[in-house]
Formats: sequence, C-alpha cells, structure tokens
Amino acid sequence: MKLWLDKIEQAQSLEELETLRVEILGKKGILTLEFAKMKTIPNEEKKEFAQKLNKQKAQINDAIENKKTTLLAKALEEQLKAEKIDVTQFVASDETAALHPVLDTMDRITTYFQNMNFSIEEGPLVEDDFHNFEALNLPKYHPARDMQDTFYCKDGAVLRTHTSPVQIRTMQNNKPPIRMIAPGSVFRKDYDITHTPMFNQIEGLVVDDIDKVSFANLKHVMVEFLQHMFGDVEVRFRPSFFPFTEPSAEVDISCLFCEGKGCKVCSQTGWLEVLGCGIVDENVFKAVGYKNVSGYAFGLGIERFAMLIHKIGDLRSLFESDIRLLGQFR
Ligand code: 2NM
Repeated sequence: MKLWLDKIEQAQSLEELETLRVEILGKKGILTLEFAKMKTIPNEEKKEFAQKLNKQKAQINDAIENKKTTLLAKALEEQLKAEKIDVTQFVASDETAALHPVLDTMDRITTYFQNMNFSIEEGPLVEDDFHNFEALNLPKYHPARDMQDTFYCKDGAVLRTHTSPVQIRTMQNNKPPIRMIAPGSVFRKDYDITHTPMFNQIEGLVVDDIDKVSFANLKHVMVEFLQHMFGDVEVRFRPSFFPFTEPSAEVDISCLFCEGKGCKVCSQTGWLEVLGCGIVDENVFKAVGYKNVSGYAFGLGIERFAMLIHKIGDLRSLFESDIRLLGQFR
C-alpha cells in the first residue's frame, strides 16, 4: 500500500498518473482484484476486510486527486512560462500604417481647395431645423425633410443631412466675401449597396459682389478641380435641381473604367456623376441677411470619390475596417 502511495507521489506527468490509476483501480487493477476476493472470505471477516479495502481505495483516490491538482498546476505554470510575452519589449515592425482611403481622399480635396485660397470650416453634427433646412430654402413639408431620410433627435434637433448648415453658420458669422469648404460626416436614414447611414461630404461656397461671381467661374473651378483629382478626363454639366441653388447642375466625368466607351460601372453611358453645384438661391442669402451679393456652391460625396480613385467596388467595404482592404493603401 505504502509502495503505491509513494508511486503516486512520484508520478511525473498526468499520463503516468493515469497509468497508475488503471493499475490500481482499473478493471484488472490490484485493488479491484482484492475486492473480488470478498466472495471467498468467510462471512465473519467480510466486514473488517471490506472496511480495510474501502479505506485503502479512499486513500488511493485522495492521493491521485491531490497529485492531479499539483501536476495540473505545474503544467499550467510551464505553459505560461513558455508563452510569456514581454509587452514592453520594442519590436521594429515592417508594417507601415496608412491613411484610410476616405480620410486620404478628404485630405487631398481639402488641400487642393486650401491651395486655391478656400478656408476650411466646421460645424456641429447635431443641427437645428433652421441651419439644416429652413435657411437652405427647404421649407416645412419639403420632401427632403421626410422622416425616412432624416434622423430626428429630441426637441426637433436633427443629425445634419449635409454639410450645408456649416455654410449658413459661416455666412452668419462673417461678412462677404466668403470662400470656404466644409468637409465632414453627414447622416441619412439609408442603407444599401450605394448608401450608408453615415458618410462624408465636402461642400464649397463662394460669395462675393454680384459682378465677381458667375456660373462661368463655377464651371472653371469645377473642371480644374476634377482634372486635378482624376487626371485627363472630359467634364460635362447637366441641368439639375437643388432647393438651394438656381440654376443648378450635376457634373459628370468621362468614365474612368472604359474611357467613355460604355461599361458596367457607368451603366453604358460613358459618364460618371461626381458632384452637384449651382448659383446660390436668393432665398439662402435672405435667410442669413446678405444683400447685393452673388454666390456659387458645390457638394460631393467623399466615399464616392475614394471609390472611383481607388477602384473600390463596394461602398460598405470602406466602413468595415478589414485590414486586408486597408493594407492595400500603404
Ligand atoms: C450641393 C449642390 C449644390 C450647396 C449650397 C449651399 C449653400 F449653403 F450655399 F446654400 N451649400 N451647398 C450645394 C449646392 C450643395 O451638393 C450636392
């Protein structure tokens, strides 16, 4: 008995311990065989014999359990030692960080306009009705205010649906002339292949004396900008409508993927729509108290630009932080 308890105590591994357990308590284990002798033992000795065996069995079980606990603790300690990581150790990484394509595109656009003497303006993401809608010639009951498009907060506040409220605030706080862009995130209740509920815009506004601002100026600035961003592309202006500009235009560039021949990306038209613009509606100037001025404005979606520049097929991949996508922009 003492011999078996010693053997258990000296076991070096869980496997060794299990072998011992089988040797002692298994089907043909020595204690199991002892128990089998009960049949042949005279009745008057049975009780004493059984008590002795049960005591031994309990001792063996206790010893095995104790040893198991010790061996498990030892194994864990060894594993921790082997897997130890010194988080304070300096490791020179060969992985370079990179700007997210959306941020990179935003930087490129803002830098371009900064160099063209535009100021960069910012404003709150949670806006009031006046700055997001009313002042932009979007009166009550205008369809663009629909619950389906706009995130409404408490007390009539909204998540801004465009960056135009920044233009309104800039005009309220400054006298003309104005020459500004407003980059930033905007929010619309929309989610499908081409829409995410948050996306980024850059809008621009130029306000000056009536004789200093024309649609021709706007057209020139847009063509120069688009050729800076996309290279040697054709640019075309199509008449359009926005509540805050009159006249208004949507601007296309010749398709980057087929050079205007027609393909899947441009829906066989040969053109890609990239921005909207126009001459600022008189009602917008009325709302901010500007008199005897003229202005032009434009707006574009940064994700769309980033997708065209980097030839990214799915808008949603810009929001997934997948390192396999981001790693391609180093
Ligand atoms: C666009 C298209 C056309 C725009 C107008 C104004 C403001 F404040 F001056 F009225 N800000 N932005 C504008 C005009 C935005 O985005 C497609």
